[in-house]
Amino acid sequence: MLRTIDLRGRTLSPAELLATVPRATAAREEALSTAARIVADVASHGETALRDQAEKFDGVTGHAIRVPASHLDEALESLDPAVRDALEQAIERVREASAAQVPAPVTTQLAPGARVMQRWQPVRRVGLYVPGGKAVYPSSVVMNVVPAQVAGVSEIAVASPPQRDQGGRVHPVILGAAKLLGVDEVYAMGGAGAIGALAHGVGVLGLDPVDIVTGPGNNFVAAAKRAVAGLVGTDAEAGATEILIVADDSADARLVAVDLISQAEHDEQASAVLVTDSESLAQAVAAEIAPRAAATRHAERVQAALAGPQSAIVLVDDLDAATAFSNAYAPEHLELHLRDPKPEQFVHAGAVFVGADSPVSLGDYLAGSNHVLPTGGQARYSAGLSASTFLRPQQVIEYDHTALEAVRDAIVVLAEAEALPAHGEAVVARFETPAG
Ligand code: HSO
Ligand code: ZN
Repeated sequence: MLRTIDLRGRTLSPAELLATVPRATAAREEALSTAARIVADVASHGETALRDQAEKFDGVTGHAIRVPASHLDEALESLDPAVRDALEQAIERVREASAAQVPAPVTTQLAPGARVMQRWQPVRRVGLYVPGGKAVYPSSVVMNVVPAQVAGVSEIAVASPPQRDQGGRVHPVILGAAKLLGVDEVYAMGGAGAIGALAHGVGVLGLDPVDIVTGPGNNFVAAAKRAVAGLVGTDAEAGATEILIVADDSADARLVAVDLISQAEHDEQASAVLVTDSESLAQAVAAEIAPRAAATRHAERVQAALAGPQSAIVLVDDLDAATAFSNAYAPEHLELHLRDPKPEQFVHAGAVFVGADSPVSLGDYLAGSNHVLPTGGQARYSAGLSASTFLRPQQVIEYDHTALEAVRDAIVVLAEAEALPAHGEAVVARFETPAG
């Protein structure tokens, strides 16, 4: 089921390595034009467009798009106590880690009386998307909302698809999680339309445009974020889940297999890749994975993901080659099952899980880390959600007269070099006594 690619004895460039296990991107291209159309429709027709889309994509009509306070209260009251307890544990851990990660303001004293400060300003209003298609993810409410709250965002709006089997309401556990976090502004809207509504606002619903839209979602959600980028800020695209495991002969094949399956469970398009220099481990994992994939609840989805070209066991000569492969691939999740793991060498990964007792499932729910992470190789240049996503570094400049004087001539020289003499004159004026 999981094909084996033997790269031993070959030296490939990062681009060639990437091409050996291509991600499932076909649907993405198609989604771009569709999502842009859906977003434009919401921008010009607001609620009517959202209702048309809910009927077409969610099979729902006549629902309350702005979730009434009573629905949120009911959802929290009917939350299974064990689920509530688990959510509370997750909230506490993510809150603690996110708060500790808030960057501190920095003041640089460049000379006496010459100061440049950098302080972190929260974004005022954000729109957080919580998927609700193939699966509903209350844990994603936690992962979106907590870092925004920790950053000091003052207004948080959450959007999640209306569920047909809930009479057009957002899934009750998602509502319960939102209420648990103190979020009152929730909208039953899904997919690209939801992203468009958050970005453009929908006056009749009382939905004001947000400054940043974040959250995971399917191809259409990711494509819609591209369509609104520029109008609002967006986070990295968190599309079909990816797990890449780098393992040596010390790894436990059973644990490698169950972890690959755990993320394949998300989507037929999910990628599950094992990179190893151990032929015996490769064989053992291949033997473990087939019966387990067949026996799991979402066997069809898991088997489809594992059989796709985006999943493979990759055999390499040594751990340097495994590291090079992982860095070229830039996976959303990287697990290291190694005798002597060196996480600092794996520079391109959304999140790195070190050791046999740090599975991705831990990070999905309770590690305290965030599970909204860049997919599709975006980990090369972007990061997962954190308080920083909702903070902007702002510089504050404060020089006194003497400090300005010390750099006056250099400013004048540079202003002249750029043929912008008024720039220099603005500084010089401070050292002249006004005539008369
Ligand atoms: N692994 C997913 C997040 C998730 N898993 C939510 C379970 N629930 C993407 O990082
Ligand atoms: Zn997951």
